[in-house]
Amino acid sequence: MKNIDICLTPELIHQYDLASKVVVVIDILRATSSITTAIAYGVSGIRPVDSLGQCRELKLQGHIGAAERGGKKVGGFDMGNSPFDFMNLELEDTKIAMTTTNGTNALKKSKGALQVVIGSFLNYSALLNYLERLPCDLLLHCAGWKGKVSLEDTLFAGAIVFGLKQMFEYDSDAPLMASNLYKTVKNDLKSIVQVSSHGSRLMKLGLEKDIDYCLKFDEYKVIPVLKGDYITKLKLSDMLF
Ligand code: 3SL
Repeated sequence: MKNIDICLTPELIHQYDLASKVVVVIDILRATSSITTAIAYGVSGIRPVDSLGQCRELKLQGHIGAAERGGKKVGGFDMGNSPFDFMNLELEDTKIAMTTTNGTNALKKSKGALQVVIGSFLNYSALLNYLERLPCDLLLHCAGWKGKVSLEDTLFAGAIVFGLKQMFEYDSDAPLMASNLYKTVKNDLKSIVQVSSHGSRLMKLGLEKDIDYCLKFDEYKVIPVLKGDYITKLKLSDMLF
């Protein structure tokens, strides 16, 4: 039977053999929610990078520059990491260079997997539909916050385990823990997410509307996929079944 596991923080990713697995990168607040939105709005490619310097360099080479640190847009770039920044039809067919505090790090550390796809509540059902048909093992890679565990990422990983029902087995406690957490709070995700560590950080920054948006289910049907250096929209020919 196929196996599913959750890597609760990028600091633990060395524990997993990525080469045989499809990895789902999860940064609900807000990188993977923003990436899903951008791809749904027709952005042709997002290049995740580690440093502000790399992002600046790519901006000079013609990319749109999106940079966030500590929840705030970094000065000198075109946008930060609010999903609302990416709801812009003028971004259609453009390339974006993106750097964020944690999400882009989790993406980088997922390289070497059989395939890396991007998950958020915004594309939950489309993603589930794809994952349940895969013939291989899955790893849900939570971006967390600076090496520590984030509640909202764990919650979404739990929603995936819950949604996949008995199709995958697990031999670590993370899937059991996360799916039980999700089952307990699924009727009111906001109450717990807004008091989480990063949820309350965003609330203090006046970004409650970002939290509300990032907790919406099934706004889009796209599945972003990391191919080489760029995140693009998963096409039929990319599907691994
Ligand atoms: O850490 C990240 O990658 C970001 O998603 C954090 S923030 O929500 O933009 O502050």
